[in-house]
Amino acid sequence: MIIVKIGGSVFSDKKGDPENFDHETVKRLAEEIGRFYPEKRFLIVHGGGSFGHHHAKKYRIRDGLPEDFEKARERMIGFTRTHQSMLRANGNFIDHFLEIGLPAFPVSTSSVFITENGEVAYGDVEVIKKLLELRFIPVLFGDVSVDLAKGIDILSGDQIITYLAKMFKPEKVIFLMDVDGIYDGKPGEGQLLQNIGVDEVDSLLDRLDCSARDVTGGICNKLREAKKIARFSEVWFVNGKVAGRLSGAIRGDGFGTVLR
Ligand code: IP8
Repeated sequence: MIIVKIGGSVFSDKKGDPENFDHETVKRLAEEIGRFYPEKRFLIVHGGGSFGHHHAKKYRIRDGLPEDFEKARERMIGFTRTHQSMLRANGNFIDHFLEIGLPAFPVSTSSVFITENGEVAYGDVEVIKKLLELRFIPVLFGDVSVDLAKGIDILSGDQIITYLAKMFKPEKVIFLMDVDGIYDGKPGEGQLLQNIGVDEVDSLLDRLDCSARDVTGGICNKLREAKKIARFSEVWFVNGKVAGRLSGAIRGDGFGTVLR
C-alpha cells in the first residue's frame, strides 16, 4: 500500500482567493494513480491549501477554546466552518477520482483522531483498515480536531500520515509538493537533495529557515514527520505540479528526494 499526501500548494494557490482549486492538476494526479490501481492500493491524505488554512487563521483555531462559553461559541462556529471548508476540498478530490472509475471514499480526519496539543493522542483506524482491505481508496485530509489539552486544534495531514504509516507500514509514503523536492536552502536557490539519510535530517533542519508560513508549519514540519515515517517506510518528496513525477515515485525511479 502507498500513502500519497497531496500538499495544499499542489491543488490550490494558498495566496489566491479562498477555496480556489486546481481541477486540472487533481484530475491528472487521479489519472496517474489510476495507472497503478488496483495492483497497488492507495491511501490519500490532502492538505488544507486555500481551504482550511484561511478559516483556521481567521478563527484562531490553534488557540483552542476559551473558558468563557460566550467567547468559545464564536470559535466553535469557526471550528465547524473550517471543517466544512475542508469537506468542500475533499468533495472535489472524490469527484475527480470517481469520474475515472477509482473507488475513493472520504474519511473525515476529525472523526477518526483526537489530538493533544495538535499531536495525535488517539486514532481509531479500523474503518480505514477495512476500506483498504475492500480496495477502496480512503481520502483523508488535514482537518480540525477535538483536543484533550486545548478543547480544539488543527491536525495537519502530515501528522496523520506519521500515525497511519506506523499502523499500516506502507511500502512507501509520497509527499507531493509544488517544488522538486527537499532543498539544502531555499527552493530554487539551494541545491536539490536527491537522497537524504535519516541521520542527516536534524542538521538539515538547522540549516533551513523554519519560520512557519502556514498554521501547521510548512516544509520543516514535513521533514520532522518524514524522519519519524522513515522508520517504517521509504519517503519520497516530488513535484505534484509536474506530470509524471507521481508515477515515477510510485514506480521507484522518479525525480525528487528520497529519504531512507
Ligand atoms: O495543510 C491543515 O492541514 P495541512 C488543515 O496538511 C487545516 O497542514 C484545517 C488548516
